[in-house]
Amino acid sequence: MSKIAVVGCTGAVGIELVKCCHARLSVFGTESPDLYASPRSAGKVLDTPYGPLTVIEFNIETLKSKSYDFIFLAVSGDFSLKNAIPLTTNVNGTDTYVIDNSSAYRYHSDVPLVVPEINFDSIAQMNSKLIANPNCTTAIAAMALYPIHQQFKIKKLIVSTYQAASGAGEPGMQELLDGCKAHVNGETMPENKIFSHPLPFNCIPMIDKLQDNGYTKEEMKVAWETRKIFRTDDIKVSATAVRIPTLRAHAEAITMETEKDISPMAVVECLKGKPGVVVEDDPANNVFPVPLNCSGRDEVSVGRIRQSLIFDEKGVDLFVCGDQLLRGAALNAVLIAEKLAQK
Ligand code: 2RA
Repeated sequence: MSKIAVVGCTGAVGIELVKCCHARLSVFGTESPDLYASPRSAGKVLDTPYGPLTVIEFNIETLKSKSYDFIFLAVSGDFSLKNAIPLTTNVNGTDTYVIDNSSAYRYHSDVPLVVPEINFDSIAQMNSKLIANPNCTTAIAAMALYPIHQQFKIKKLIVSTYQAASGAGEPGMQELLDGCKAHVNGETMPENKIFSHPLPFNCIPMIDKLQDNGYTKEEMKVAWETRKIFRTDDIKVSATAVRIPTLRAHAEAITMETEKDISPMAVVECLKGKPGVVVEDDPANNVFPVPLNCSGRDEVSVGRIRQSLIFDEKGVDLFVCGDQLLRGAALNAVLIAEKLAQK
C-alpha cells in the first residue's frame, strides 16, 4: 500500500496521474491519492476512478506532515524549484520520492531524468529522492530509439515533431476545440491566447522559448534529455518542434545515422517485444502510427521504417507516435513510482 499525493491535480497531466495510479491498484493499493491544487481549485470535487475526491489546498507543511511514499508534481517549473526538494523530507524524518513533471530539475547533474524502461538504475546511482520526468517529446522518441541505440549505436538524429495541443495543457486543448467548433459553425474563431497563432487548420513551428542558437527550448530539450537519459554525450541531435491541431498524441519523424549497419528489418526485429513499444508498419495497407490511434494508449507506436537515402546502410528513417499525456507525462511518472514500489 503506497501513500500518494498528486499536486496540480486539476490539470490535464494531474487527471491522468490519478487514472494511471488507479490502473495499478495491485501495486499501490486501493487507497485514493490525496489531491492538491492552488486555492482557486481547493474544495472542488473531482470525478475520479476512485470515486469523487475533494481537492485540498496545497500547503507544504501539510504534505511534509503526511509522510507520503510518492508525490507527483504536475505544476510549473517555478513551483517545483521552490517546493520539490523540501517535499523529499518529512517532519518525522522519513523521505518521500518526489517525481516532478516540470523541466526545473531535468538538467541538474545530481537529479536523475528517468524513462523507467531505459535508465531506472540512475535513481539508485544518484541516490536521489527527487526524480525528473522527461519532456513528452523526448520520452516518446526515447522508447523507440533506445533499443536501436543499444544495438546499432546512434550517432546523429534529425527529429521533426508534430505536437498535439495537450502539450499546452487543458487550456491548449480547449483553445483548439473552441476554435474548431467556431469554424465549423461559421463563427469567428475566438482569439488565440495559449498559442502564438490560431491552432485550428494551422501548424506553428515554435514551441517554448527561443534560444540564443536559433532553436527553441522544446527543440533543445530533445538533444539535452536524450543524451542524459541514454548516458552519452556522443549523439548529435537537431530538432524542429511544430505544434499541430491534434488533441493529445505527439508524432515525430526521425532520421538517424548509426555506427553499425542497420536495415528496416533489423529495426523491426530489434523493437519486437520491447516493453512499451509496438511496431505498426504495413504502409501498403495504411498501417502506421497516427495520433488518433495512439491517443489513450500506453504504448509508443513505430512505423514507416525505411532505409535512409542519405546515410544508406548506416541509417534509417521512421515515424513514432505516443500519447503526450501518458508516456509523455503521467504514465512515465507512475511507472517510475511503480518500479520503486515493487523494490
Ligand atoms: C509541449 N513539450 O508539447 C511540451 C509539453 N511538455 O508543449
